[in-house]
Amino acid sequence: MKRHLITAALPYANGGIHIGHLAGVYVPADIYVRYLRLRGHEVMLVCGSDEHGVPITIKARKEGTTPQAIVDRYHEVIKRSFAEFGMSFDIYSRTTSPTHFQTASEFFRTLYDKGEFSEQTSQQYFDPEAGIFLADRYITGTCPKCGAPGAYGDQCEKCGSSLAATELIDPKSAVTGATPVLKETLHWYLPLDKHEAFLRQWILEDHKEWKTNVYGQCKSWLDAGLQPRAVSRDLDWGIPVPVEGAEGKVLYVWFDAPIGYISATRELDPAGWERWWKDPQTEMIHFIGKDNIVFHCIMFPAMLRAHGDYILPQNVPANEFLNLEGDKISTSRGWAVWLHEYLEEFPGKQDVLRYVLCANAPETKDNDFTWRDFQARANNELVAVLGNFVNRALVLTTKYYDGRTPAPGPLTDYDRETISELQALRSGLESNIEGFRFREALKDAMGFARLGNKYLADTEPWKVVKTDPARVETIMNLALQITANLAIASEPFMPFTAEKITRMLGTGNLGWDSLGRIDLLSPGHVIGTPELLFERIEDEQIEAQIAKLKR
Ligand code: B3M
Ligand code: ZN
Repeated sequence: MKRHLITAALPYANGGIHIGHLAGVYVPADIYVRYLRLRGHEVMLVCGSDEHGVPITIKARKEGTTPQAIVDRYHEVIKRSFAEFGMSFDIYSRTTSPTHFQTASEFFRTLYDKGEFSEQTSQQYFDPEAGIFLADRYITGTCPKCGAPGAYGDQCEKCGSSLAATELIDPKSAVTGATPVLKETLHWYLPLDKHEAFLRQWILEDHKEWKTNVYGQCKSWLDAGLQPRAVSRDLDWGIPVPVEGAEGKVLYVWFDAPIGYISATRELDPAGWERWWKDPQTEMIHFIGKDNIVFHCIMFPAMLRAHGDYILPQNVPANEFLNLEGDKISTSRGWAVWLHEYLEEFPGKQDVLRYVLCANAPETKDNDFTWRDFQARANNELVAVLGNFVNRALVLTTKYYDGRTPAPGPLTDYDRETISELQALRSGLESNIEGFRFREALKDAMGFARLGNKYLADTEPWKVVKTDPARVETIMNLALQITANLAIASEPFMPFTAEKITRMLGTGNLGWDSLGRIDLLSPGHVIGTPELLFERIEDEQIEAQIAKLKR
């Protein structure tokens, strides 16, 4: 029996989660996993905080604190906000965990002992005052391409050129301001070129079904020819390289982080973790943003292959980027909508954000989030269609039958037409989710609400009840069955709303295989008290959010 191992990119623990992360990675991952669980599959969704890497040390230095204090703070912020948002991780771990240190060290040591690494010395900038080697981000100087000051050792943010630190004019250490000196240092390299032929076959021939944005980026990496990649760094924050004489060196963060998926599985299932990572019956999917494609499609598969006996991902459905009000999201410029702030300012509206970020997801190209669009979708789609339909179905049943489900009479052609439209929604919904087309899948799920809304608007039970009460019993019975279908179909996308509808119907969880049935509420079944599912988002709320950005 196939099992599903789903990974979601490990967010860096040097800031909160923002809507770009959610739209790019986490909303799609959660929809997919909730759906698989509803279908009765064996599923594990793993995630956790990525707590190593130079940016975290830079933030710690800037704040005069330690990297551990930084990651402890943000790991909690991220973990709490994900939980409140309804992310259904089976585990949310972290890469400073002891299990991860052990797993990543063992993984490196296995490749080292198998001779999978090459060793190379290179000239790196060393800060003689601080007595440390300088990572690229710690070296600033004049850009040799455009002459702008303040270029970094790896990139000039002014002209966008990627640089080698030794190209910088008049380099300075960002740590002490001293002029750095070049010093020899040894590092271990993963010879990606050795895996190029395999990766070319595995991706370009065996996985032509991958999303074009992912397939295209992999093809350009492979066509450019793969180079050996350093998997260690001269840094005092990270997982020490488990080799004698490697004091002061740690695993490169992009070597250790993907192994974090394995460590998280080990933490959750110490006895059975290898079933998930080494059994061909496991289908693994990585949910990531496009800037992580090379690490999840080229580097991590090469590491897994070099180690041997690991499975490789079946698909890596990476999304593109979400922009905000027409501009790139920038944490340094504060141009972001933070999840933990959204949850405070829009309490109980997790599903509104889940809905909008799915409906607007940058699935094939970068897309833009605007607060006006957020308001429009909330009011015109969630309130006016989904909320309105469910409210009418429940309120009219309460009003006409004291909450008791009426028995249906003979069906008209229009009823039968509505029922076959209802039954036609399921197949598209399933194939769109399974094909990682979540925007389309959401439209299919909303199709149940649109159908119900139209059915009530066309049959007008509030008028017919005066002249033909028996007819209204049939109409309201079908409206309730459509509501029950909507509760099932909406669960992967809007779990909080699905739970509320199910609670109001009093049916208990109906299960995915009930989708398409119109006998889900038996005549006489008493429904619960109707409550509003969504309230309108007012202009003032939106204006306040936009003003907040402009500050
Ligand atoms: N920490 C997230 C990023 O690049 C990065 C993902 C690691 S997944 C193993 O924004
Ligand atoms: Zn430049």
